[in-house]
Order: sequence, then C-alpha cells, then structure tokens
Amino acid sequence: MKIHLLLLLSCTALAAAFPAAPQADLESQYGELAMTYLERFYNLKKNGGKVGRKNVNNFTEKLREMQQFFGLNVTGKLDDKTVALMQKPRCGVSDIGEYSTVSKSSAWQKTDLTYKIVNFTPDMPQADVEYSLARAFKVWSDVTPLTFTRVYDGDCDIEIKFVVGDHQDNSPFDGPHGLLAHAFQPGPGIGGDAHFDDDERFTKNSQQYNLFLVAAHEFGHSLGLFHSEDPGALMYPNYANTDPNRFELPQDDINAIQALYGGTSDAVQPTGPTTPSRCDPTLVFDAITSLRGEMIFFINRFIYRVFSNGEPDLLFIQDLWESLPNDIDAAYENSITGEIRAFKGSYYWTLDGFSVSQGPRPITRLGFPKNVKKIDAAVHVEHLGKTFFFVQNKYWSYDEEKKAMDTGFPKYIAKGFPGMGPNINAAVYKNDLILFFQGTSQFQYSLESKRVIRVLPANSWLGC
Ligand SMILES: [Ca+2]
Ligand SMILES: [Ca+2]
Ligand SMILES: [Ca+2]
Ligand SMILES: [Zn+2]
Ligand SMILES: [Zn+2]
Repeated sequence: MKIHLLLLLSCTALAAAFPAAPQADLESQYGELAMTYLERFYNLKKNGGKVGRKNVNNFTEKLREMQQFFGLNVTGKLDDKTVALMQKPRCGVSDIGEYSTVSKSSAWQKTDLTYKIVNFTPDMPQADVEYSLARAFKVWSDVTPLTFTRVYDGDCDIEIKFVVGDHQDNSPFDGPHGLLAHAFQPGPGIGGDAHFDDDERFTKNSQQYNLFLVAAHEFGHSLGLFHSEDPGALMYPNYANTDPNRFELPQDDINAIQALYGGTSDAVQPTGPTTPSRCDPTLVFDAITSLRGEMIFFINRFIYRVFSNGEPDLLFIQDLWESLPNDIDAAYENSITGEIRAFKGSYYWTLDGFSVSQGPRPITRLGFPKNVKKIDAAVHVEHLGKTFFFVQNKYWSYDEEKKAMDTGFPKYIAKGFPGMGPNINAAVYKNDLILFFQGTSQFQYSLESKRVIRVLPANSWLGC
C-alpha cells in the first residue's frame, strides 16, 4: 500500500491527463483514503466500520466541504481531481478550524515571543535547521510587530520538535509523505508548538520538503492563522513546490496575520504577490505554449493548465517543472521534437514532458545576437517548420530543421504581421491561427490572409 501511494504521489501532476476512472472503481479504490482524509481535515466522525444512511450523508457533506475549499467541482462524489488532491503532501492541521474557533481570541496577547528547538532532524546540518527556522519566523516578523527570540531552556511559547508516528498528542504522523507537520494555535503548554514529521526528508534547497517553507506555514498556525483557500497563499494546506530562495509572503497571508497583530511600525506596509484569478479582466500573460494538446498559460509564478475540456487548473510552475524559474518570458512547443522551450532573460530551458531536460542555456546558441536580452513571445508554426520570436517591434524567424535563424531577420512586426503592434506579451499557434496576446487582448491572426480576423479578451481560454 505504501509503495502504491508513493507512486501515485509522484504522478499527481499527470493524474488529470489520465482517462477518468468509473465512479465505482474510484470509490472502492479510494473510499478509505477519502474517509481518513475527511476525518483528519474536515472533522468527519468515525462510524466504527458501519456505514449507516446518516453517515453516508455526512461523508457526502464533508466531501462537498472539501471540494468547496479546494475550488473543485462540488459534487459530493469522488472524482479524479478530488482523489489527486487528497494524495498531495500537506499540513496535518484541519481545514475547518475557522468554524470552530473565534479567530481573534486565538492570537497571542503579547508581541515578543520565544521559541525553543527541542531536537534536530538528522536530514540537515544543525546550522541549516537553525537558519531555516529563524528565516521562517522572519517571514512573519517582517510584516507585523512580532519578535521571536530563541531560548535554550526553561519555558517558551513555541516549542519545536522533530518526531515520528504517534508522539502523544492525539495527532500521530504517518511515515513518509502525507502529513508533513502540524502546529497548535496560540495558548499555554502545547499551544503554539510546532511538530515536524521526521519520516520526511527535510532540505534547505528546492527538493521536497524544504524545511523553511514547511516551518513558515506551521508558524502561521503557531500565531493563530487557519488554512487559506487561496492556492497561492503560504497558509494553503498543501505543500507548494515553490522556489524557497525567492519566497515572498503572499498578500493573502499578510492580510491574515495583520488582522491579528496589526502591521509593522513602518509608514508603508510591506506588500506581497497576489494569486491570479482566471476571470480577472486585467489578466496579462507572460507566455503561452501548447503541450501535447493542452495549453499552458504562464503568469508570474503560476501556470494555468487548460485541457481540451473542463476548467483550467491553477498550478505553480514548479509543480510541473521543478527547476524552471518564475516569470517566464516566452515559450513554444516544437511539433517535430515534442519539446518545449521556455525563455527567461537571455536564457532558455528545454522541457521534455514534465521534466526539464536542458538549461539554462544562453539564447545566443539559437543565433540571437548578444544585444537581445529578452524575448517577448515565441510561436512555432508547424506547417512552416518555423518558430517566430518577437522582440519589441521586431521578429526573428528560426528554422527548426536547420536549427538556425533565417537570414534577413529581424524584420519589423508591422511588416510581417500587418495589424500587429510592438511589445507582444505571448503567442501560441492554435486552430490554424496565431493567437497574439497583447495586454488584456487576444488577436487571432490568420497567416493565410495576413490579417487579424478576430479580437477577444486575453483570458477567453480560461473558461471566462
Ligand atoms: Ca507552547
Ligand atoms: Ca508524513
Ligand atoms: Ca512574454
Ligand atoms: Zn497548516
Ligand atoms: Zn504533534
């Protein structure tokens, strides 16, 4: 069972691409997993093995609650996306704390807090653990009046421990993956304490699971925060594959913690990144590419993954491509090799399916002169065997077969694509048209008639 689960975990990114399993299969295969999940995180009451009519309804109700929380289709029935979400590594704290506690009363009644590291994980050098935890506290002290002081013995507010399995607090850990850590709301004794599941391998880099990221989330609970439904928030229940070195506390979390403790003493309060909302009419994409029949829309540290049918998934870039950076400038899929090239600044990465197979490599290798520092957009046109790169008011043509830039380029966009202006944000080839994205508009361009045949809102592909 363990190995099976592990395999599934590593496949969650692909899960949604599998054909949908019949309902009965899903229920027999994942019914128990769902039951455990809802008991842990949605307060579903154990029924002693007997599935009475009332309990079935309760299960359905709790499943609906979970689907609501994660922005899934609220059906009260297991489906592929729901099951995939239930298999993601996450925090052990319940998702429905909000309904059982009055939020304000769970804040500390002081701003100078102490913490103690009771023991260390063998996964990392002690200094790295100390650094990761101190940095996790700093995430919160940077946006509030709170201070955190490490103590070595005696009483403290936030006790930090690495433990495994049952560790005598009625919330046993579960071996590798699944639950990563949990922490208690502010209060005396165990209140505020944070426990890390030492059956996980904790790291200080971007491999799973980065201790700083896990700890920053847990300390949010130690300070009185509940889980957030915002998939970009630090307080979202699931572990996020995001680059720990460029972490910035999202605005959703800043708002939540400042509601409890107020802001900093600075005149201007710190701000953080917000999560895109797909139907926001001001949405501007960084880059767009096809991916084996799907469409991938890059937007800061996120991607929207659009399947031929159904609603798009919002994921972190690193959920699909672990070593790809945020803020991609341009991307295209080469129909001959099936590979994707993603560009940022004067570098590019080659993506083969869901792995980064090469990069970063300098774009001069593709034939760009040194003075090209950034590509605005790229689009591959299969029947021509060409890829067009757009840079400000000019474009380049790259021959995929010869693996070389065509001579005579760059040319003016206005000449080669009449009707299109400079500074294109993103481009993709779809249904025999080049879709140019510029600001909040999408220009559907016909190569055949050499003109824009339709203008739509940029986010028309996101089910808006
Ligand atoms: Ca405590
Ligand atoms: Ca675990
Ligand atoms: Ca771009
Ligand atoms: Zn949590
Ligand atoms: Zn514990």
